[in-house]
Amino acid sequence: MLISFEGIDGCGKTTQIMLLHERLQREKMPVDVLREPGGTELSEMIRGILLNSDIPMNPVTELLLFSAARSELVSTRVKPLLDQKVIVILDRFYDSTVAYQGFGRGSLPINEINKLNKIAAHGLEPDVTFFLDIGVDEALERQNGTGKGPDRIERAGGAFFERVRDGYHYMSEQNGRYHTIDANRPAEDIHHEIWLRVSGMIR
Ligand code: Z5A
Repeated sequence: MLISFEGIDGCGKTTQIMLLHERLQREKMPVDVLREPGGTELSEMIRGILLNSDIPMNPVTELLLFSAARSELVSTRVKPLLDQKVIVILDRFYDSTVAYQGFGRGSLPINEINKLNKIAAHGLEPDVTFFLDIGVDEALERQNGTGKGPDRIERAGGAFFERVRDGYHYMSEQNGRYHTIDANRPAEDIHHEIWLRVSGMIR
């Protein structure tokens, strides 16, 4: 089973992934967590380039680098794990490319990005996508609380993140695999909703 988590920065994905991972481990289920961009030596190197605020980048170059990191992760980690019947939890997948590089940056038309995503994901699709929906201002407030400085993408500003969020709303209406969650609630309540869905799918 392939589970992806999506949303704007600071929506609480990492927190929810940690809670779900722990819960699945307690249930003795085989489970692994991987992040995008990242998860392999090469993809982590590409991540370093993509998030480096000192490196200016053409939007199409950015799109292709996210796709290159994805192709490596899917082919060398995700597919082999799924073949071994391991539940894979992905912290972002190709919907992030549609939202950030498509709706956010406007790098290429969405139908072109969809074609590229299919290639980079080697045809793989998530079984369920949890979209943690939160307002841009609330997300920014949470991020400020972490004390981390903004990376290259986080520097894009509020209007960019509004377009990214619109992109997620659009995808949630188009895709049956989407499970949209009001993320402006206590973490435990959100986890409960996610667990209900995942445990139902496992059964
Ligand atoms: N990107 C892209 O542009 N295109 C692509 O194709 C892909 C990615 C795959 C990766 O950054 C960047 O790459 C990302 C998109 C872009 N954009 N940026 N910028 P990342 O992996 O470093 O970070 P992130 O994915 O954007 O998420 P994050 O900053 O790590 O935040 P998060 O995982 O969504 O949230 P969190 O760490 O769980 O929580 C943030 C804070 O809120 C923290 O202090 C928590 O304790 C707190 N929190 C969490 N849940 C709650 C609740 N429920 N209530 C109150 N407070 C909470």
